[in-house]
Amino acid sequence: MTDMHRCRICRGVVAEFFDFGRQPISDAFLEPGQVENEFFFRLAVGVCQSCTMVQLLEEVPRDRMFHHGYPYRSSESTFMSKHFEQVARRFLETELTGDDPFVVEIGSNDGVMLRTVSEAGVRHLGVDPSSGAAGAAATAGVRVRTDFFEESSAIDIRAADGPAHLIFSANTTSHIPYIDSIFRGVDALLADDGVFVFEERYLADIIGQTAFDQIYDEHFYLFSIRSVQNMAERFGFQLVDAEHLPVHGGAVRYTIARPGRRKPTRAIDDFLAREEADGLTEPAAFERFATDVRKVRDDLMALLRKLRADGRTVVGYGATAKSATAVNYCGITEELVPFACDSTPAKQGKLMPGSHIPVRAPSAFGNPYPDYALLFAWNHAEEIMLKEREFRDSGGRWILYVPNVHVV
Ligand code: DWN
Ligand code: SAH
Ligand code: ZN
Repeated sequence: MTDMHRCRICRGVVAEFFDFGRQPISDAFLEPGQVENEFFFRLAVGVCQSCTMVQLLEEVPRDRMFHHGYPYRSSESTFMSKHFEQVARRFLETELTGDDPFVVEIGSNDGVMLRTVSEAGVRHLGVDPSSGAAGAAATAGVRVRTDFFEESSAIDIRAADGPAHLIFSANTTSHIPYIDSIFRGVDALLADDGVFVFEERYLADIIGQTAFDQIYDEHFYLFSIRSVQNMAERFGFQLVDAEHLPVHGGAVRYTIARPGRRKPTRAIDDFLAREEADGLTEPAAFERFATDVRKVRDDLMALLRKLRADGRTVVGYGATAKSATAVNYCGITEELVPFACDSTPAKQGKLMPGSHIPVRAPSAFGNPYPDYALLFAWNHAEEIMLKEREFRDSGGRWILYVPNVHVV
């Protein structure tokens, strides 16, 4: 370990447990010819010895990650679109039934959740600094503020629109190192009996499935029930519910309220008991994780090198943010994987960060089919394998590397 790192939340000592080395910005797809001044940082992860929050040791400045060119669009996945439509419908029947309810979403992206709220005629505001994504939301009829949510923007919103009965966020709170400011903002904006609900990838699933590629610049925190409970209490709130979700390889929906406003559910105790029994944030769990990650890397590289030696072709599928860590940590090059396909227009024709593997439209996949496809978007396996069933019907095979390297 190098210098002593302090927890971004409680200033406790953070014990490093894995160092992925020099890594690029995961969603910074490059124009060919623009590879000169690529930005890199040290991607290392540790656990706070006081509050148990798992976090990165180095922080990438937020406007290097989230800006007009941020390419991710939530609606590229039909499965995720349906998921967020269901989330919206559920809120319309639960938290948003009073007179003139108001909901704010932090990280609304292309409006994947709020468009259903907007169609229902319910007062809402999406907040997202990535103006390309925010523009797509506006086109879908969503009211958006192109901005970072933090204490100051929350105070503005409260002054203009009044209190929010629900503040929702998905796959965004974990992206915000300055989370103290988020909680102060929630405090300023949330109605007295309102709730702050957020969905985030679950540490237990990441560790349990050796999903090491969920660790990258944007994912500053990896939440567990224990660490979120500690965080909520530290900032004057209470964790009142937790629900496991089958999205992005395993996530949890956390519900936070002002203390004493909602009765905590049994689910929290059940989760806490399981985390305790499994020793989720004990050193042994992280040592096992580190060993497993190295094995996945070695097995994947051995497979890709063997396929190449045998004259087999391999193409990447889904130029995910996650794949930046998978590709650059393992050392996958254009020689082993000559290109990756992705349905996102803003990624096509660009180069993947770090490795500079080209990204092409999905139409390049079957033209002709490769022998193998390396599934970087493994969390969307069902959706993609169904869409691309002809590939397997014609003899192609998928390579997956979560929870271990296997071919299907
Ligand atoms: O947390 C985050 C999540 C929500 O999204 C962000 N930090 C960034 C991003 O992470 P990711 O890029 O790892 O997310 P996905 O959802 O795994 O990305 C899937 C990629 O695969 C997209 O680029 C779209 C593409 N795709 C495709 O080409 N064909 C996806 C589907 C479903 C398809 O059929
Ligand atoms: N909620 C969507 C998008 C997740 S991607 C989903 O679950 O699919 C993360 C999003 O968070 C990006 O659109 C990014 O621009 C946004 N973001 C990052 N920091 C933010 C902040 N401080 N306030 C609001 N949005 C933020
Ligand atoms: Zn801490």
